[in-house]
Amino acid sequence: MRLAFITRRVTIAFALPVTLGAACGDRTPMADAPVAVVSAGLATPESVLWDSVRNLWYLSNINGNPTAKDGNGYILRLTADGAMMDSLPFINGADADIVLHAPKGMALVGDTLWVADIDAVRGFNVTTGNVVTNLELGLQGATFLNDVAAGADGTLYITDSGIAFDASLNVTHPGKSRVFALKDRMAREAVVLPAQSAANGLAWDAARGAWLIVGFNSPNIFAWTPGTDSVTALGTGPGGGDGIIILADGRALFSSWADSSLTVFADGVSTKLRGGLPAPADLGYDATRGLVAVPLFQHDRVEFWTVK
Ligand SMILES: [Ca+2]
Ligand SMILES: [Ca+2]
Repeated sequence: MRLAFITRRVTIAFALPVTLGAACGDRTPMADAPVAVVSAGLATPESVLWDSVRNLWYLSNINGNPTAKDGNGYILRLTADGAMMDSLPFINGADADIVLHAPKGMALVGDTLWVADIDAVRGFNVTTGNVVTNLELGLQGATFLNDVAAGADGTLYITDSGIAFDASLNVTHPGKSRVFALKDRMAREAVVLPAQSAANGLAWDAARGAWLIVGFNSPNIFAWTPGTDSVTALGTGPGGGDGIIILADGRALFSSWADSSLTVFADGVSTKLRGGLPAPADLGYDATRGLVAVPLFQHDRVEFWTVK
């Protein structure tokens, strides 16, 4: 795999006038057009997270090579309707007091926003944007921390894809495909996935009592129950898995780079819901509105789709 990236200094000149809220038709799996699009001020967007308490979205921007410690990653806030909230990034690796290189998955626990950043997990105060803590996992061999999700007890689960990009942006696999569990600011390896599967998105499936995990380099949808030491393959999809969420009706929805799709997984079967979404990365989800945010990693764009 070879990726093309755009690196540049970031200025947010304006927010697109967008409107959300129009319901999609009855029984239609997805609407025919996104209900909102953000395409200004983004640079290699990787992940979107919905904050139901503050009624806004967070959007992580890698800004360059996904494994380069270049100090220029940033996190934006978007209003519920998908308009830019800030004239400057809410959290900006270019600021002297912030370390942020290539932010990817995010999770909220209380008033802390947790962010995966290559081989570190960083916490920021969600009101001020100030640093809470920086937890380094490099000594444990982390190479590509990717998605972050919080368990019911506040434990953070973080995938490590185990990959790296060389200067020509070719992918190598120097690390393990696995999940870390982080509690009381101590990280431990929770489970290892098949070699080179490149664990990416994870989401808690409450009905199953397990985490569902997709791999960037695997067609499998994996399940893992905390306390056990292996994963189970539940079924297959197109591969190139990145983000995964559990919809309000219990089905899993994941993004695939292999066929540029959003694909739903239920009863052991994968079904393509929508194509035409190139390089779709980590999904955000507002269950109340049935709204899915899809960052198009190589196109500096986020599209908001209604899924019912
Ligand atoms: Ca960067
Ligand atoms: Ca991801």
